[in-house]
Amino acid sequence: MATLFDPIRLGDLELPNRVVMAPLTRNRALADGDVPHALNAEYYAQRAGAGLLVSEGSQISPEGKGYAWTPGIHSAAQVEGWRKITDAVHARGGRIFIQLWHVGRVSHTSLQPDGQAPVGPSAIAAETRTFDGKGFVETSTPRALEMGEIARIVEDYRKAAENARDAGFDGVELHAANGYLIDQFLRDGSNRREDAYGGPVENRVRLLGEVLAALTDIWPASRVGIRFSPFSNANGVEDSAPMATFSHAIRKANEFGLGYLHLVEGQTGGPRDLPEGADIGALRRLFDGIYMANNGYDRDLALRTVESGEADLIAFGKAFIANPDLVTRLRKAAPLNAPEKETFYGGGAEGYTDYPTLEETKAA
Ligand code: 8OZ
Repeated sequence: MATLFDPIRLGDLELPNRVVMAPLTRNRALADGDVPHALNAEYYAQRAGAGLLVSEGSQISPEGKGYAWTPGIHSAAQVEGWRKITDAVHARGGRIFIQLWHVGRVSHTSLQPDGQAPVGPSAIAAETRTFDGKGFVETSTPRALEMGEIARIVEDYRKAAENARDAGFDGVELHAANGYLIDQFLRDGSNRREDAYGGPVENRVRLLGEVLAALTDIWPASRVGIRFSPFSNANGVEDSAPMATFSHAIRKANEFGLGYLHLVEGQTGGPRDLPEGADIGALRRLFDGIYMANNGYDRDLALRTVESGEADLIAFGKAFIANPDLVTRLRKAAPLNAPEKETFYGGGAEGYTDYPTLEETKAA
């Protein structure tokens, strides 16, 4: 029987424990060029005790951006910036994957190159808001991608995967959750295409398959993970048959032998409740690799879930924001610092690198 604190192998990578830092958008890249910098390196390095760190979503192209001050992984300056982070994490004995992100329609013209409309599978607005650097704004109605443009998007993912390698990451996680581009293609509510990328689920998973082929061209498949949120309506996505859609998507992932499947269980960042007919266990069992569970886990649920074999890894979000030494605290059943919502997105060190460790609290 494995416990939360036992090591596990992800391909040829040894993770010393099963506590993962979930991908967390913090909007603290440099305003000029969406470049990660020293403060971000300090933040990730403080959390290097995780079995694995998954970076915040990082746009693969200027078009893939949907919020102010999120980092990119498409320019030379961004690669150099990320190198500071991977070096700092490795120096503290950690491992870090980058989450590759294209927001699709969840963007605003003011965040897009030349003020263009964002792109999506179909010209249907997301009915959600984004942050443009000044406040929250309704997302702009997207333009439907032309068939001939899809190869360019796949190429952007490939280049981002190469950049991730050059930046010193240990692997990549494909962000296919929370109503962003890949998720928009998967679901029949946002994908109304009538070409080879829309209609039946076999077509709706096509982009996913092409992107995974590109990522596994660059990385050993065990160093590629994927995140879905099958029963979440984050950013206004809907699907008429999520069990069928995500069963297909997971079978598609199996074709590439990916390292891990990461599921947001329930509503992203919200309740763990599932709709009628939803079965996380059934989806998990379809997958051939390691299973990373996420959403609303506390210590007890995490311990039980790993000990029962229902999950191999547990990804913690808010708890990792507030507790740089989360693994130590979980091990000791020590109290946790409470996360401060006001400083989740944007700003500087406050609410970012200034949460104390247990030792710092004792010393104070
Ligand atoms: C919170 C705020 C902005 C973006 C996600 C990348 O939900 C995000 C995100 C979360 O996956």
